[in-house]
Amino acid sequence: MLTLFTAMFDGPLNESILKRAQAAGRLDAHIHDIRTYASDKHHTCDDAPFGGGAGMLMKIAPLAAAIEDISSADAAPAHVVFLTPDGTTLTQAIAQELSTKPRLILICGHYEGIDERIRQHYVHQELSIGDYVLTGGELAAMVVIDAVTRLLDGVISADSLAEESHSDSLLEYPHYTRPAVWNDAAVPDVLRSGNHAAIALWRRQQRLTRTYERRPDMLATAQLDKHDRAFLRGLGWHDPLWCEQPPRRSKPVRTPDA
Ligand code: 6GU
Repeated sequence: MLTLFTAMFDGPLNESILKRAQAAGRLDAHIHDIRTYASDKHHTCDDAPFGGGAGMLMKIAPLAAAIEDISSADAAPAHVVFLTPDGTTLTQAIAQELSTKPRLILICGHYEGIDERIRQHYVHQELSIGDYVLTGGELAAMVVIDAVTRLLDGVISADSLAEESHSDSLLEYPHYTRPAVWNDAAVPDVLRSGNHAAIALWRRQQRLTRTYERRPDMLATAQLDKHDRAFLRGLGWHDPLWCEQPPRRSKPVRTPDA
């Protein structure tokens, strides 16, 4: 990570799964302070935009020096990502792709942005984490690190990754744990039935129902079999593959001209 606010990363990297992933040698995270690459005595990292306008931009020189320095510090070629609200929106598929890269450099922007030439010369991919504006790229970089790290081999069990929301374009089914009855709210009977086939069917239908109600857009890319489709049509879903057979009309009878 390249940032002007190194301390922002301390919390997220030193708790829970990200902490464990580092201890296990799966994640090797280095936080670099862009300010240390500024050459003047005030360590200036911002400047006014050419053409005028509100706000300041991050200067080229410190950022370029930082990128070049950390790129050359390692043999593995780095995939350079710039976090910016005008980037591509992060998805599970992008997280998956990033998890295959041997090395990532995440550049956290601040102020009104960075000089366009940095983007042209060094950046391979520009990512946003959603349609809202943050004060800087740090929180977005942490979101990327978190989403990518949990996909690395050995960080999380394969079982946990298999049926989770967004892994296969369906949201998760609801989960319950003890007690069986809490404040008059009971766990669905089927989950306590011991009938594994019935449980699997109930969970599948819960996933379909939730996705249809909350994220119908995701159904376009989900792997749905004919049972899934029939169930969804029962909920009112318009199945793009389902053609109502037009009522058969009898062939028009040609009457020979008189
Ligand atoms: Cl990557 N940066 C900023 N500043 N705001 C954002 C963002 C990134 N993604 C969504 N909002």
